Amino acid sequence: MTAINSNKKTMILVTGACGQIGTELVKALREKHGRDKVVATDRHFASDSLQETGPYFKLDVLDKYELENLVCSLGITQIYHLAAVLSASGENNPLATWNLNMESLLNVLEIARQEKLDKVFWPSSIAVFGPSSPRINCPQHTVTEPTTVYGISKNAGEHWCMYYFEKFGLDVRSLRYPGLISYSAKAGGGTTDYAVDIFHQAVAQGEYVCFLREDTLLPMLYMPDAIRATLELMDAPAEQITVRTSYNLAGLSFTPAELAKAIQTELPGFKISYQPDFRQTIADSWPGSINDSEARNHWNWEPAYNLNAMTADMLKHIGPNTS
Ligand code: NAD
Ligand code: AKB
Repeated sequence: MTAINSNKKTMILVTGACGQIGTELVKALREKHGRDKVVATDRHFASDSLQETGPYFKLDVLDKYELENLVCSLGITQIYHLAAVLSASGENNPLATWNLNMESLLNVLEIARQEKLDKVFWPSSIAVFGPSSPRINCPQHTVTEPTTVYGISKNAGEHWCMYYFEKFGLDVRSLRYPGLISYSAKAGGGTTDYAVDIFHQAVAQGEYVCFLREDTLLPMLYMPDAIRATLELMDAPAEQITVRTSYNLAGLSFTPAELAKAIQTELPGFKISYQPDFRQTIADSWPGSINDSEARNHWNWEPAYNLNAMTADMLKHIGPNTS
């Protein structure tokens, strides 16, 4: 393979690029850095939109040799490592989830250290918190005793990121994303997925059976805010990034009943019913709201979307009149 970047200009590799975040993040990174500067990868072949808008490679991130080969041959300077199994799917196969989430992170950190990459981004999650964490306005520094294998892997991963920063000076940055809501790609096996599925069902069927109780308060963030937060974190001067585990990040908090009411203001006939399943226990172990004052103070984070603005925008994009 020929090197397409030999002068150490920014060259980005994204893992897990076909997922809910990757499809939007790759687009934003290509708009910012140029289409040829952002290499999208995933373990399977991509949708047309990812392959047609820039370089794409099939890559299983557990294959360290292949990852290293791509990093070296393409002159990669930054990795955004998104590939993971999420909270609900993770409980179906805990050991495989641990293996993917941890081994892939260690592969990325080790290659970034060896090849002296400029920066790494790795997402953590509100899943690092557990029943012993404060439920409301959960602070940056508090008890983290997660109950899911996904949360355990994110908790351990945060400490590995800090270890690589402190021991080796690797500039690895991270956000504890809350549940992300978007219209472009399906949500991938999480506990907060109801808040994505509900919009598609509301438009397609006019009704939705929710797998969480109506009063389950959870922290969420609209995807445009999440993408902007990611780019802003990665652009901030290194000395401003003093949380080297992962930053708390908040947008909005709502219950399924509150989201349904917001949808009903746009689609008055919409009906919701509730059949909680195993994901209720996971949701009940997470905080209902997050204190993100460190992110606000250190690199000026501020979300833009509230519940009504997000709901209107989601329905505008997936509504029956969308062309
Ligand atoms: P997703 O499930 O939608 O996408 C994950 C992608 O990883 C998929 O395209 C999958 O094919 C790929 N993948 C799985 N195994 C792989 C492997 N071995 N090699 C290469 N690719 C592989 O997930 P997402 O919602 O886009 O999440 C991305 C990251 O953000 C994850 O680390 C997740 O934990 C984190 N996160 C997501 C949310 C959210 O609400 N979406 C919230 C908090 C944190
Ligand atoms: C999930 O529900 O697993 C994700 C997350 C909050 O990490 N959306």
